[in-house]
Amino acid sequence: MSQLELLERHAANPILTAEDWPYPVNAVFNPAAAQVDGQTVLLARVEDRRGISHLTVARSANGIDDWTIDPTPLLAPDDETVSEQWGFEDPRVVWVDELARWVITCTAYGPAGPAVFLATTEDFSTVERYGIVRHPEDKNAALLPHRIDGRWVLLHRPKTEFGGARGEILLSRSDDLVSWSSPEEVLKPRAGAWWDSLRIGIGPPPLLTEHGWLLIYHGVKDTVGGGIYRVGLALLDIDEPTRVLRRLPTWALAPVAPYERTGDVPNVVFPCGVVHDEATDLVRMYYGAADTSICLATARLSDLLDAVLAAPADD
Ligand code: BMA
Repeated sequence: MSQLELLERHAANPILTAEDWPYPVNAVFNPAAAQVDGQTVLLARVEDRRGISHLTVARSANGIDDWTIDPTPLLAPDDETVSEQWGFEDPRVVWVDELARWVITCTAYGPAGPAVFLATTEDFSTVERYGIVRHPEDKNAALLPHRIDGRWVLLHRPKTEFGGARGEILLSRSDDLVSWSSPEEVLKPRAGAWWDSLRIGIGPPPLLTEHGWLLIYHGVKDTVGGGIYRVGLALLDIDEPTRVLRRLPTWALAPVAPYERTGDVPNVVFPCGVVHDEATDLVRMYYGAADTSICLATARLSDLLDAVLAAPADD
């Protein structure tokens, strides 16, 4: 298996496009993913024909085709609220036993910049808005599914706090999901010519494994032709997720297919959702391709772990 194929594209890609939507939209991409009552639920970022994004649910029995797409958004910007007037983008969802709810973290975009917005849902039919939990500029956030040492842990990408200026992954802790500690460093962009040298951010919420939290992240390289968004893997310590145990040097997925190379933003693969089936060990990673369509790539979790466990620790 070549490194480029650590994650294997599904033959049906792109699995969802703007043409599939029950109402007129420009693009559908960067979906969160969840397995709910035997169905795969995607919470897609939908960019309308003004350029403003909202989040809409699509459901499928096999997670590949035959999608039922809701006719209205689950979460759309409220025109009266300045901090979300330019839309909701790039959701991540995680099931939280303690709250008996799915927690949605997404970007609320307004004139002050991107902020981390939190909402919860029991069934992906209605949402409860918590509101902004991390102020601009901050994005690419996911909550870990349980408290660590009594506190919630949010992975995110602030740009204004100490240490966040380079576009790195940090984490903050909270007793109540309202007030948060100052961010602590998790993973930084590599320097120079590396594929993840400009900035990085989490992809889907990290997957809990016996070896650690498997972190799928996106890395951007700046080139004269614009940024290239690729996908990498790292492994974080279960009890102290600021400790990076391993970091794969090579990327696990890069934009090479025509639908990843060409679109509204070329050369982008951007995962926000992952589902792991314990019975088959199959990981399904859902990602946005070229900010235009929704795609699926798969791997065995054991293969991803073998690859990342063979990698050096981060330096
Ligand atoms: C990032 C985010 C993503 C987007 C990517 C590529 O900054 O805004 O939503 O997919 O850029 O355009």
